[in-house]
Amino acid sequence: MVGTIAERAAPASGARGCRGADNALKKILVLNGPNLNLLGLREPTVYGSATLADVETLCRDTAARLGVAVECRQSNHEGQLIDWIHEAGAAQRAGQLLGLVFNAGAYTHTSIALADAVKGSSLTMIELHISNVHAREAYRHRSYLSGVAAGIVVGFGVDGYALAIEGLVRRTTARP
Ligand code: CA2
Repeated sequence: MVGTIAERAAPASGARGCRGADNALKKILVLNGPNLNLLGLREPTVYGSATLADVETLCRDTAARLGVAVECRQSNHEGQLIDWIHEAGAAQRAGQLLGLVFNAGAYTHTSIALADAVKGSSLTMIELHISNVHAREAYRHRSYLSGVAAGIVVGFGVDGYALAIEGLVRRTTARP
């Protein structure tokens, strides 16, 4: 891991966008949890054919269109995700981060620790699922994250990442 979320918020020169008091471009963090590195490689009937790299390109393009910066990370490890959430909370409190778009994968349905991390960090978090979890197995209907989410995007395929980023920007950006 090189640098913190804030250090890597590279401002885009000249672009009209969402800037903080120090004029740096504000950032959105996109976190993907366990097994999402397999996107596009297995189970295309459930999750589609886009790879994680394709998703990250979509996120970068969406962020550029909206005048914000984005950083995408993926981990298969719950503790790593918790550490990144804590870091994101600190960056949001420092005015450098708009919030988090979070596909926690199967941890959604099991992890009180991730929910506690989001709540404890006072982080603005959009919960995202590529598939419509409510049309799938009953164990996917429960989410520990929904109760600490500012919004939820479910079942739009990987387009949901663009929708979630736009929703987060609209929710957190003051308009004249
Ligand atoms: O629909 C989603 O985005 C999910 O968060 C994906 C999780 C699943 O456990 C949740 O219930 C819903 C699974 C991520 C695993 O992704 C794979 C992608 C391709 C091949 C295998 C797994």
